[in-house]
Amino acid sequence: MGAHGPAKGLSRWLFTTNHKDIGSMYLWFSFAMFLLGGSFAMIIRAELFQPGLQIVEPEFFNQMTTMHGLVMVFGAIMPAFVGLANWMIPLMIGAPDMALPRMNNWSFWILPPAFALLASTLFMEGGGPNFGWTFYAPLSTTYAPPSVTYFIFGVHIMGLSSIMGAINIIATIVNMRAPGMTYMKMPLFVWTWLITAFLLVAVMPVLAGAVTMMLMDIHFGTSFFSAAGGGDPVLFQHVFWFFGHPEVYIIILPGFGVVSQIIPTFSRKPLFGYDSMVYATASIAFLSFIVWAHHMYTVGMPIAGELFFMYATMLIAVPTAAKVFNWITTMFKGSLTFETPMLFSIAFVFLFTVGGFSGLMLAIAPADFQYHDTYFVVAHFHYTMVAGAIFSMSAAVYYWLPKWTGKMYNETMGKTHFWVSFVGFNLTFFPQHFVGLAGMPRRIPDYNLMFADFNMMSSIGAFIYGASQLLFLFNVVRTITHGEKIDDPKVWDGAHGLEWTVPTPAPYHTFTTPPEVKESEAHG
Ligand code: CU1
Repeated sequence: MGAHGPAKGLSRWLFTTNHKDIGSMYLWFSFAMFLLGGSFAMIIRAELFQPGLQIVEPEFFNQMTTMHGLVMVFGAIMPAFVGLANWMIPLMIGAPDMALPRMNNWSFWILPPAFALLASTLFMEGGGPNFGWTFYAPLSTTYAPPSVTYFIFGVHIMGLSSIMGAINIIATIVNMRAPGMTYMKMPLFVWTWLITAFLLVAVMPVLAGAVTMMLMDIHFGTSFFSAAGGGDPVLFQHVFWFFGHPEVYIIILPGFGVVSQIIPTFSRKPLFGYDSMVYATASIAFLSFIVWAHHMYTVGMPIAGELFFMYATMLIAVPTAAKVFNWITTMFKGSLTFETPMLFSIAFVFLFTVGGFSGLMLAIAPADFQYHDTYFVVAHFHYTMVAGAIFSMSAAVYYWLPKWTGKMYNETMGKTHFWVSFVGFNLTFFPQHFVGLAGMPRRIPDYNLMFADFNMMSSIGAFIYGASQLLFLFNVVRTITHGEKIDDPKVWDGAHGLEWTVPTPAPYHTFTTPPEVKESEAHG
């Protein structure tokens, strides 16, 4: 460093303040966590391949469902989108880097120790967290293994990382836009991330509060969540879901932004309804704060509470439907082509809508008494988390990988990855609707014989989906090492010989390049 020139080797990555380096590290880290959380899912599906104990003990099975959720939500999906934000937001708004580059380094580098700590709990006495990713008290306070304290510390660190990342994104977007880049000219990926960052700043401290209260109950004699000491176990659920529901939008909104970038490119039309997309995203974010108790219909709330949370939840369908309408209308009469990023984006729109519909079913309070804690819930949220967040993330990697590396990925392999994962995903999760409606509870290592066929399908689907991700990894690595060089690496569409043309006169909301920004760095 310094007088000796740029840092090399490990120190380059340890001390980097470069948004692209940090973005790459986030992406690789999140992919590693995706494989780790995925291997937990493989253990779960192997155990559930047929009824009767076969692979793991019930106690370990509980640790697997817990760790799968925690690692996927906090280790895979969230850092993946922060990685995308690091790479793309400065490029899209014409900023030289993130606003707070040293904090950016710190946001990333506290994550690997947090997850190393979390993963190491599996080897501790009594095993790792076994209370589900929602860690409801008093199960997580009174009956938890000793490793719960390390789990709490891990959650604190990853929360800190998310808050610092969010502050950085807000500071960057608010302060560092190139002249001429007004808010309503920002690419939608930037908009969705700005709104996501506000959600993060608002609710990550709530999560930190929940785990801190747990810590106090476990070690310092308080009874926040213990009825015996005057506390209330239901309080935990209120606090957790006040964080947890906005959290699901933290996970999905950047995905909305990604498909809003990709669909116009491969439809060769500007995005339909840009303004309404921004307002819909903001409405969804606002509503996400007032629907949390739809996770708690069965705790015995007053009927007025049940109805409020039911209607508020259903209201979210309105802005969400507006977004789906806009994506479809963007494609309508466009000259569509179906490269890998577009395939993942179209599948996103279709499958996320399936998850939206099952969400509406779950929102109906009296019906939810039947669905609660069944596999129907598992099917529902995997349609939003996997087909929503993971599919849009895959789309984003294929879409921007040529820009990041200057090299083209293998399209045939990309399309194969798409179709295999599309079939594998649906085979895994669609049958779970049926077993859930028939009454199969979630988070159990065994089940009634009547659920056997659908579970076997589900497990086969999961193995197919898991294997398809190795093809994804291979394609990305092969692109970096052996990919075909692109003439103009900064313009993705050039890689396909496609021209992204803005119709003249350009509507004011298409990305007009401000004079200070090089043409090659605009448009994301
Ligand atoms: Cu929710």
